[in-house]
Order: sequence, then C-alpha cells, then structure tokens
Amino acid sequence: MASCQVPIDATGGVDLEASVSRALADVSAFIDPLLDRAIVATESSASRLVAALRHALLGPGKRLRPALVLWAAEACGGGWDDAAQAAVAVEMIHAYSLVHDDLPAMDDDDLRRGRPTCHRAFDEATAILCGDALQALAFETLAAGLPAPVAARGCLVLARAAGPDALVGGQSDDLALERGWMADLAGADTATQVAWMERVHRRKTGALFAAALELGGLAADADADELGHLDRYGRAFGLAFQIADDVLDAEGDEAALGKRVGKDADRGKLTYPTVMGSAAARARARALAEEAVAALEPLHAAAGPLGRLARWIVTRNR
Ligand code: GRG
Repeated sequence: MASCQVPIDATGGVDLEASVSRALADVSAFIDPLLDRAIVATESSASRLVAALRHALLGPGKRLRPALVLWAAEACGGGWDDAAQAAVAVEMIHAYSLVHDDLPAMDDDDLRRGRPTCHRAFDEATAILCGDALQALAFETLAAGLPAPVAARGCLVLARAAGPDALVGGQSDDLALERGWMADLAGADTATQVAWMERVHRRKTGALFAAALELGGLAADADADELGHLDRYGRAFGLAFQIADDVLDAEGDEAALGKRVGKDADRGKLTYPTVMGSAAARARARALAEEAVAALEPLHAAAGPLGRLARWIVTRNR
C-alpha cells in the first residue's frame, strides 16, 4: 500500500472533541442495529436473559472497540461491511467483561453507562449468565461473520485477547493486589509499581484494543507490515487509554462518565495518578498518544480517524 503522511490534523482548527464525537456517533449508528440484530437471534432464550443481554450490549457506551475494528479495516483499504461482524464480536466481549467486572464478587458496582449495572437491573445469576452468553455469542458471530480463511485466525486472536494470558489474567492480577494477596508490591518502589501496572493493563485493557485492530486488519486482508503498524499503534493507544481512565477515575465527573468515580483510590488500587502524580500521568498519556499517531505514518491516509481517536482518548471527559 502506498505510503503517505496521515492527515491526523486534517480537521485543521476544528475541535477534536466535536470531530471524534461525530465519528464515534457514525460508528454507533452503523454498529448498534447489528448489535440489536445479534440479540434478536437469541430470542428463543428465556425473556429475562434476552432483556439482560439487551441491557448489557445496547447500553450507551462509546463503542471504542468497534470503532477500532472499522477504522483499522479502513486504514488497510477495506470497508466497514467487511469488518462489521468482527466489530460486533469485540463489543460483545467488552460488554461481557463489564457485566462480570461489576458483579458483587468483583468490583461490586451499581452504576455503568449511566444506568444500573446488569446484576442491579436484573439479579446476580442472570448477570453471570448474560456475560457467559455474550462470550459464546462473540465467537459464534466471529466464526460466522468472517470469510473461512480468516475466521479461524480471527477466533484465535479474540480468544487470546479474552483469555487467561490477557483480559482474564489481567483482571486476576488486579484483584490480587486489591485483595491484599500481593502485599510486597504495596511497599515497592515507583519503577516496580509502574512496571506492574503496565503488565496488568496491557493484559486487562490493552489486549482487547490490540485484538480489535488486528481483526479490522485481517478483515481487510492487511499484510504483515500493516498489521505491525496497527499493533504498534494499539500498544501505545491501550496504555494511553488506561492512564487517562485512571486520571478520570480520580478527577472526572460521575455524570459525564456514567459510572462511580474515586473507587480506585477507595479500594487502595495502584493507579497512575497515585503512583506517579497526576501531572506526570497526564504527560505520559499524551506522549503515548503521540507514539500511537506516529505508528500510523506509513499507513494509508484513511488512518486519520485512528490518529484523532488516540489524541481524543487522552483529553476526553467520558
Ligand atoms: C471480568 C474478565 C473480566 C474482566 C474485566 C473490563 C474490565 C476487565 C474491567 C472494567 C474496569 C475498568 C474500568 C477497566 C478500565 C478499562 C475499561 C475497560 C473501561 C471501560 O471501557 P470504555 O470506557 O467503556 O470503552 P464504554 O462503556 O464506553 O464501552
């Protein structure tokens, strides 16, 4: 594919917030009917489970992961239709992880996306089953939604990102610290704590972002070089997102975020603002966003939305 500068700032003076909000709204308009249709297909199940699936999957999230899938496909010369079912599958894994993360046995949250969490709106058993169902549905959607030669590789990519070496393992490490099973780390020096946080977040949060980008690339028949550029972007993006998330948890607005804030500090979690200070955490997030933008340079001009998203995630308020 021809190499050219990515016009990340092609919006000129146009406000980044407005331009990314518009672009994410376009993604929602495209993907939400597909998410809805995926739930309709489960309607032979008990109506309470179907209602919980709707609550979890169709709630007003930012649809960042579908955006990464679709924009990665676009950046590699593909179209949204080629990548649509991969985008649905990744959002299903994300929605499941939020439902299970909010459970009383984990973070015990009652607010998510500005609404009661799944176990609050329904009950704990239904929320567990809802997460289980979303996980299975994600792989069914991906296996059926990509052409046969790439479907198996796509399922492998998503399974690794959702499994014990990534999402589940990262969550488990996070719990270990919070529950006091890693007492040594609490008294460790800053460098050790930062290295530990990066390992947790690369697995718990970053791996699903990276999988979204890879799936978009695969759906667009990207070559190894293009996948490499997306991977470098994804690594920097994932960490930048997480640092910004920590800062928002410490300083953000509950109404804008649609979830409880300050809970990391309450639970004694290690966060970037507590370990390195708020200003340093913001500076690191901004540097990572620029690293992500730089990784896109060899890609097609259509990588612009990915670049703008990287800059937006470190300045967002939601
Ligand atoms: C239960 C296996 C398992 C894993 C849970 C998702 C997760 C791992 C924990 C959620 C806690 C949390 C706030 C993590 C930080 C990163 C994150 C996933 C934030 C939420 O993602 P957004 O901002 O959410 O994209 P929306 O609602 O916009 O989709």
